[in-house]
Amino acid sequence: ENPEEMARFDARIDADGRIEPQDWMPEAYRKTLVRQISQHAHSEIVGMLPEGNWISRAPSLKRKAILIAKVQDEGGHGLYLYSAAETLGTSRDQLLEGLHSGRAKYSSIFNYPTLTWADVGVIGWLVDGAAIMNQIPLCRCSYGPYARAMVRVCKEESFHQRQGYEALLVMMTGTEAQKAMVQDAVNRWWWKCLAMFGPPDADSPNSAQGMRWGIKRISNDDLRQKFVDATVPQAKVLGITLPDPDLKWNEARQHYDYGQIDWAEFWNTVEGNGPCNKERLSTRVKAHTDGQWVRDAALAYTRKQQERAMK
Ligand code: FAQ
Repeated sequence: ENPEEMARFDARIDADGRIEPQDWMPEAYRKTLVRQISQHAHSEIVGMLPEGNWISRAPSLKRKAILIAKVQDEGGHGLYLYSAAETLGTSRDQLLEGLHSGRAKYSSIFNYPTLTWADVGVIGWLVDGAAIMNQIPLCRCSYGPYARAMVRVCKEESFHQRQGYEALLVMMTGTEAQKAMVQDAVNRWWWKCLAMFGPPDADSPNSAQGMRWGIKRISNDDLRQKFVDATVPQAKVLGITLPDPDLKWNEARQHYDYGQIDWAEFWNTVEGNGPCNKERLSTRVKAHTDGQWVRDAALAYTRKQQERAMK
């Protein structure tokens, strides 16, 4: 690596400038961005599945239309992010091969089942809520295409979060059974959402370099704390209890204290052994295989157009 180019790159990062695709960058910077953007893109694509399962069972036409729009947005986010990764020289085919072979990671959160309609609301409220908390700082990430993609993604995530919260508010004005359904879904998702932010800072191998490069702006633990602090008052308005006996306001810290996350369970899921990992991956692979004819047809059409243009 050329020391002069390296110095220029470091100076740009230190000045909080943006790195663009045509700029020189260290291979390790490129690699870490492809790693993170690929994981992020795959999360959006696999993230369509748990809620997608409820499109045919949504309780009203209105809820169905909202859910279809939301799931479609997630697909759009995935495509945006694959495009951002392509600007770093990794093709869509390479990225998909990583996902389909089980080598590439995606967020742990999408390996848990959506058992009732309340899960759809809770995913919007808590999973999208956590996603926004993590993604807002990424709008200021040092890599231009990733940062710019995040602006629109965050706006859409914010709609997703609100629709989930609103669906839950409505359920909480319903019958005892409906309220119990919401509480049960919150009980099952709460701890998994806290783990979404990644391992504690002390056990996060990529954090120091990611922060140095301006890819990560706020640490895993700090984002997790911000999420807890923002969510507790929302839970009160909703009238549900967050399933953590240690959750309490700490006057000295000016933050909520919270209990221990089960990291062994988290890693087990990240490593492929969560309740739905196999189902999610096989559904994705099947969708891709079933779509082969569409890609073939699109390519054949393009070839035909090119041949005509040459005549
Ligand atoms: N799941 O050293 P760190 C959404 C891995 S939101 C699985 O702390 P880093 C929207 C990590 O990759 C979800 N693996 O890593 C939606 C690393 O492994 P590696 C997607 C996890 O990168 C809502 C190892 O642990 N959002 O999709 C997780 O500095 C509703 C060590 O960790 C993003 O991807 C996890 N939760 O920080 C869609 C945001 N956490 O690569 C549908 C962008 C950590 O060394 C419905 N990503 N790992 O083998 C990031 O901000 C970062 O990558 C972190 C992890 C914060 C996730």
